Amino acid sequence: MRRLRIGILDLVTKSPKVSLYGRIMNANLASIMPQVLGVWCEQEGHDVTLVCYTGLENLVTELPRDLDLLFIGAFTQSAQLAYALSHLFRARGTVTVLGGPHARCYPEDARKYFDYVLGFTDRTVVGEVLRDCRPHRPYGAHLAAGSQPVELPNLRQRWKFVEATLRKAPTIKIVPMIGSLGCPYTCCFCIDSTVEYQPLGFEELRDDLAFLLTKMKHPLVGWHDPNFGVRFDDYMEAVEAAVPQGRMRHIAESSLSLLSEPHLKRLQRNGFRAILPGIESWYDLGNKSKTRRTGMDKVTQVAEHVNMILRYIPYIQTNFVLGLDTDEGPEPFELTKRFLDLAPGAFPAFSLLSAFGRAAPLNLEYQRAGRVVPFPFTFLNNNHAMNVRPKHYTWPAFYDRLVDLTRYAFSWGAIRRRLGATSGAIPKWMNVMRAMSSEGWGRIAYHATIRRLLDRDPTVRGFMDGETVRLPAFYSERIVHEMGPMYEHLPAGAVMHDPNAYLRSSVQELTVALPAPGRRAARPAHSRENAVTPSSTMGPI
Ligand code: B12
Ligand code: SF4
Repeated sequence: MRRLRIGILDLVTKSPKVSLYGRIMNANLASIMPQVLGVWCEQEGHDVTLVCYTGLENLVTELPRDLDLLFIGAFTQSAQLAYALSHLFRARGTVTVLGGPHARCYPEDARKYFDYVLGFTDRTVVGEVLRDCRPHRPYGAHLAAGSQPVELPNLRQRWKFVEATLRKAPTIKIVPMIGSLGCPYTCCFCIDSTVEYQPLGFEELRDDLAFLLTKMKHPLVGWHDPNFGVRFDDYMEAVEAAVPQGRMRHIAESSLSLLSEPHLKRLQRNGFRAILPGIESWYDLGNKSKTRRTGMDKVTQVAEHVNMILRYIPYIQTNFVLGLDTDEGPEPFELTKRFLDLAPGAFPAFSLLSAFGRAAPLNLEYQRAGRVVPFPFTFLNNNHAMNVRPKHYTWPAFYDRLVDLTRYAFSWGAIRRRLGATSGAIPKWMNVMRAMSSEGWGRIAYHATIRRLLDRDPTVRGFMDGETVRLPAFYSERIVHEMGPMYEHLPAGAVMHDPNAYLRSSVQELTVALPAPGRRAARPAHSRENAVTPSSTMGPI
């Protein structure tokens, strides 16, 4: 095989317009897989340039002009930026590959703009791309391993890429680590609800932690495990064997059901400083919170639990999904406000219900019911748009409650209460900073704008109600603004996508008529029999 000049681009943001918070934090959102790819490609004998795009780099000049192959890792919110870059580099003779959440969720669309689109990616799949390395146009080849990789390169092997990325983080530097893939829970909206839980090896983990201590004095580790601590004792034993007390700090996403008091004591001893559990809903997904209760009973129980967590872990972000089908009327929103009163130290992160293409089997049901709104990808980040029409709310009613809840959560009163209930300078600073930035006040302003447009701009209401697929000017102008100079490289047709592509490609013979624009489907479907498993061959899906 000839020696290839390979570029790897990790898009952690979608725009060159970077907030103050973004300047501090973006490099800390880097993904692990682009670094993994860097190791694998070098081991195959190729030259690699890896760039983590934090919004500040010049994408046209940072990568060598004469690349043979360009891998781009993108979330759906960065899809349009990825498409524009692919277009630009293909014109220069480069073969392009897309991987990451967007490629997993929207392969049908991504194949129009990339030569390869990768689902689950292991070394064999990467080897196939490196050997084949040729243009596949007009539709790219879709490759995916049958399951998640069983092993990944260790931190020592990834280190040069980690180090280069962390150099871009001016103050807080978070080292990305992972110890497991998949999840044993089955939250119906989640990409990992159908991916088996699989630890990556605790001995390797111990070695990684020991290695990290040779590189940084007091490292801060960000665990990318979808659900950290499922094999709790094994994890803690690995940490305790490798790390002397007080030498390392950790951040992890974990479910409340794993955060019992004895576990919290051990997490505290081992330096866990921030934890991000999903509460999701007051009516659904009780298994994650270890409760069968619903409504106010659940609020009280979860608030007590969160307050107990705060006695051991200084920072907690509680994640909620708004707009689930189980929600109806003012109650779910009012309950969240009561929760914030009862657990004032928690930083709330609200996600709008989003159907990310193939991410979850449940999305087929939304598509069959004609409930998916074709918002351009750039808005699909759980905040800038909710692309599932709510079951029990009109859009104005939903946005009224959303704006009200967001204002409540990031009011001066709530910020003060959060400060009072948080200990430690960094957690206090994070809470204030996040509330005042795009995540808090910025979001209040954004949601309030959408609410106003729902009254004043019939094109917005018509689009969200599914009466037209014509993108309102508010959204098209925002894409131009967000993409900046890269907008001119966006290929024709790449602003919009087919929101029902998953359904279309997973049904061999359509027995249910797909909804025409502006119309709902004839009947809702309940089965999952048409769910597609990842392909393991190259070629059209
Ligand atoms: C850890 C995590 C984070 C971390 C780290 C992010 C990061 N850069 O990796 C943090 C907290 C920063 C984060 C932030 C966000 N996240 Co997040 N996150 C996750 C989580 C829990 C695990 C992802 C993970 O690392 N898995 C381990 C890796 C090894 O497996 P994998 O992701 O399945 O990747 C496989 C393939 O896709 C492929 N692959 C992955 N990357 C690449 C790159 C290339 C080049 C190639 C070739 C292949 C490849 O190889 C892997 C092995 O098979 C997932 C949910 C989940 N349960 O998966 C959500 C998830 C990925 N996040 C999601 C979202 C929406 C966000 C945010 C937009 C939330 C927000 N509003 O802020 C931001 C966006 C940040 C960004 N960089 O743009 C969505 C993405 C949906 C989508 N289609 O875009 C997910 C799926 C959760 C969900 N809502 O269902 N997230
Ligand atoms: S616990 Fe978290 S990672 Fe696991 S299925 Fe539920 S939402 Fe997904």
